[in-house]
Amino acid sequence: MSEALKAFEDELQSKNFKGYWQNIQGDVAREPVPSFAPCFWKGKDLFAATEKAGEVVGLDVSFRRVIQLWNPALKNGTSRTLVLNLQLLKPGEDALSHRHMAGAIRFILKGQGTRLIVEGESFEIGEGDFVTTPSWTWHDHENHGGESMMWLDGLDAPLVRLLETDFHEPDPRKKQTVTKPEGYTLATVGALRPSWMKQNSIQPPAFCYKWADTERALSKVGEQPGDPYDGIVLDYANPLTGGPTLPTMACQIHMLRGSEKTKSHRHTSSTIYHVWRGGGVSYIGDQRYEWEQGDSFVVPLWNFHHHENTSKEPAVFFVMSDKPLMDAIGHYREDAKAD
Ligand code: GTQ
Repeated sequence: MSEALKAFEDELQSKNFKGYWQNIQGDVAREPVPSFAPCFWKGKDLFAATEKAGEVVGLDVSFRRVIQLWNPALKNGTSRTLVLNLQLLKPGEDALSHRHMAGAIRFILKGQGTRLIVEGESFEIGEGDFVTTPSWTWHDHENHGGESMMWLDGLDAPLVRLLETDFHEPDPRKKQTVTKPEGYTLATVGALRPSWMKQNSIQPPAFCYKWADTERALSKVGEQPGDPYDGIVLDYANPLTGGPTLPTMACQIHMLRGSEKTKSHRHTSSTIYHVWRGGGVSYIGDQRYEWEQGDSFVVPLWNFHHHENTSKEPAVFFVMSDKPLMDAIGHYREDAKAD
C-alpha cells in the first residue's frame, strides 16, 4: 500500500469514514458462510445438568431454572436468532409472572400437573403439549402437582439482543389472576369465531396444542409421501391466520417413518432439532451425529443436511427455525443437493 493511500485511509478513519475498497472482499460471487458450526447436545447430559440445577439453583437465584443450549461459536444462543433451553419446575414451585419482547414457546418433555398462565388464561399441560407465549404476553408457571416438570423453552432472545429491542418487565402482581374460562382461546380462534373480536394481526394469541391432537394428525397423514427432505411435517400454525407459529419462529413436528432416509438440502433458515422419539443419524455439513431420544442439534443456515431413521419404529423431532424471518424479508432460499 502506498504511503499516500495509507495516509488517506487514516484521514478517513479520523472522521469516521471508511473507503469501500477497504472491505476485504471484492466484487466476487459469494454465498452465506455461517459464523457458527453445527452443534450437538446429548440429552443425558442436558437432563443430568437440569436435575443438578434442581438441587443447587433455587428460584431465588434464577427466576427461571433453565439450562441453555449454548452454541460455543456464538456469544449467546443455539443459533444466531434462537435459543433452546430446558426448564425445570419442581412440585410446589411458582415461576413468577413477567413479560418480555422475546417471543417464547414451550414443548413439554416430562411430567403432569403444571399450569402455564398466559394473558389471564390457564393452560393445563402434559407431555408432548406445545404452548406459545408470544412477544410481550404476561406468563407465569405454577407446579401444584406432585411431579417435577421439564419443558423445552424456545425463545427468539438472540434476535432481540441483535435488534436491541429488549424490553422486559416483572409483573408487580407476582402471579396473574386467571380471568378467562378454561379453553377460552381454543373456543374463540378456531373455525368458529366471535365476529366482534379484533385480534392482534402480528402476534398470534397464546395457544396450547395438545399432544393427543398432534399424535392423531400424525396417524392420519403418516401413510402419505410427506416431504422428501423432512418426512412427515406438521406445522404448529398461528391458529388465526394459518401462518407460522410466531413471526420470528416456525415450530414443527417431523416424523421419519421406520428406516426412512431423507434427501439432502440446505436453506437460508437455521434449524434446531430435538429428538422426541426414536433413534437415528443426521448428516450436517461434514458432520455425522447419531441421536436418540432427548438429544438436540442445530443446523446452521446453508449447511446441507439429511436424516436417517435407523430403527423400524417412527422417529419424531420437535423442530424450530427462523424461516418466518427469512420469508418476511425475502431472504429465504433453498437448494437441493444433486443425487
Ligand atoms: O419465557 O419465561 O427459558 O424468561 C428463559 C427466560 C424462559 C420465559 C427461559 C425466560 C423464559
